Amino acid sequence: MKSAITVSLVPETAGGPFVFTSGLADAAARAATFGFDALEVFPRSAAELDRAGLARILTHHRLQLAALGTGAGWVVRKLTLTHVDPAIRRDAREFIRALIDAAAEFGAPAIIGSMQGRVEAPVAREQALAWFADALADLGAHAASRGTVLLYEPLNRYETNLFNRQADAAAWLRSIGAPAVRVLCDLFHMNIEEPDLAPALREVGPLVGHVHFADSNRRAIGLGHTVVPPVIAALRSLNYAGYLSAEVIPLPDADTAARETIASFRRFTAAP
Ligand code: LER
Ligand code: MN
Repeated sequence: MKSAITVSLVPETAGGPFVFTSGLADAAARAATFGFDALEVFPRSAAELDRAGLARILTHHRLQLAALGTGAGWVVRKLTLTHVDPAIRRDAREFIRALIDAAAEFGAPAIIGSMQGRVEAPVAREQALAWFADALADLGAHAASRGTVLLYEPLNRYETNLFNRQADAAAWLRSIGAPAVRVLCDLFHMNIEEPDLAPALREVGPLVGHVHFADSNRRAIGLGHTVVPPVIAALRSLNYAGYLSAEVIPLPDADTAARETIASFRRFTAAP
């Protein structure tokens, strides 16, 4: 398993679960100093992401890109894939498609988190899920055509009412025919929704594509009460070799959250 840490390039996410908010160059320098393998980047849009600059910075610090978040499409522009307005659904899809292209240049996936939206009247649940399935099949095929996968992240009940449990999301994904879509398992959302983290991960099985490595209180792993060894054991049993990415609140400060995360990562993933 590999370590990653988040950086947001979107000032509107202040107070959110992003460790670094001080720009790409500063985040990469700190991530490399602490010993992370990769950055997970939350850009404003594909057009506003300086890809040449990102490539230069990552190469300089010998870091990988773990993933690109697409949530700015929601935070900044209020786009979702399940909105009643077809023009908004279309713009949401194109916003994500462009970020898939950007991520693929780095061999990384894009993440669909808050851009999934939620079921809201007058849209029926079946209709919202049909739109979402169509978008995931289309965007997943697009990701595959670029040599990467697409990550779908089930969120807790306060952020969506589509799917909150990992097994429900995975079963639905298996049923819709979107072979290039993987599940992003965020341990913070799971702490709210799952009876037990390790069995939930096992139910997702080979569809686990990325992990948000956050403690029960969304602080760095080690600063909450999540029991981590069974989580790592479950991921090992799946031969999971992807990222444990710290999407956590920068408390008490960003450097402490980073230091705590990498210490926990090393402790918990050390050979058993
Ligand atoms: C995104 O990764 C996520 O977990 C959501 O809660 C949006 O912050
Ligand atoms: Mn997350």
